Amino acid sequence: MKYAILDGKMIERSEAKVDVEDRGYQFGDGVYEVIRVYNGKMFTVTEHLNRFVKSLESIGITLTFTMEQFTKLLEELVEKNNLQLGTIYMQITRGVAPRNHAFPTEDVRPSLVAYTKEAVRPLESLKTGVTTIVTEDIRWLRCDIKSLNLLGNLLAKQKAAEVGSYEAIQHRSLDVTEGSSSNIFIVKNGKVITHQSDNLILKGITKDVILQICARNNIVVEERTFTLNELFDADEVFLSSTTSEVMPIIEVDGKSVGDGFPGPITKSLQELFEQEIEKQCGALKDKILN
Ligand code: DCS
Repeated sequence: MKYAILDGKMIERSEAKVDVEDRGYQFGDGVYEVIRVYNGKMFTVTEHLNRFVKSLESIGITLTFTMEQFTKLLEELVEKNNLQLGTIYMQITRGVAPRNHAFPTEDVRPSLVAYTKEAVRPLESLKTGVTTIVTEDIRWLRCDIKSLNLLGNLLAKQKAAEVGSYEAIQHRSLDVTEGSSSNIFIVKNGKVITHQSDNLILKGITKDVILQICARNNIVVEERTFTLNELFDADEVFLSSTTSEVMPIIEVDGKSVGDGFPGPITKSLQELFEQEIEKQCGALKDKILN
């Protein structure tokens, strides 16, 4: 894509460079967001930007622009890059300063970067479902912050990638937390169960949309910790994220989930989720159930 936003200005993507002493580069001292774009329109943009502000506040970075200004800038970026279907990646770091663990005492300006990427919907996987593995959650205790420090997540995802799996489902002791880049849901006896939004998981925007859909459609939800045994014993399992939407999981650690095909509640949530996309961003050309 041709253009990027660097510190509030629209510049050519190839010109967007960061300093070697940017604290994001050296320490991962910053936070990020990924927003989905369908039909040239941002999906759940307010929710993502609210979470961005929350992440920033939780690590003590203050914004120098308003959310309205930022939203407008992102809209301009999507338009300038003529992005129809894809994602916007954005991050803010504490800024450039001589390397020192403690925050800089002088006035340092936070560095903002945003750019776009074309990305189709993973329709084949959404239809057939994907395989997963389980792995120990080795991350820190503030997984609610969308931090640039993703080493724990990366190591988990790499384990999945090495065995040809789509996602690694993480657990602390016997309790399932979340995927390396997604939230995890199980379905048992018609009930949807997912980890409560506390410090051990990222409060997914997609997760929130799914919970609202469940509430509107009388699908019973339990937001609570569930165990590995419950995961292996589930009727249906699915994951959610900005890029993966409502993704059926048909295998965990080589064992089939249910009968090994996407289950009925997962499929109806996929359909309701597509309706939500269409409500916000207009008609989708290709759909999961076509
Ligand atoms: N949990 C983790 C650890 C994540 O990284 C993500 C999304 C989610 C849950 C799901 O959150 P959303 O529903 O808000 O996307 N990770 C983003 C990422 O790193 N790339 O794409 C999505």
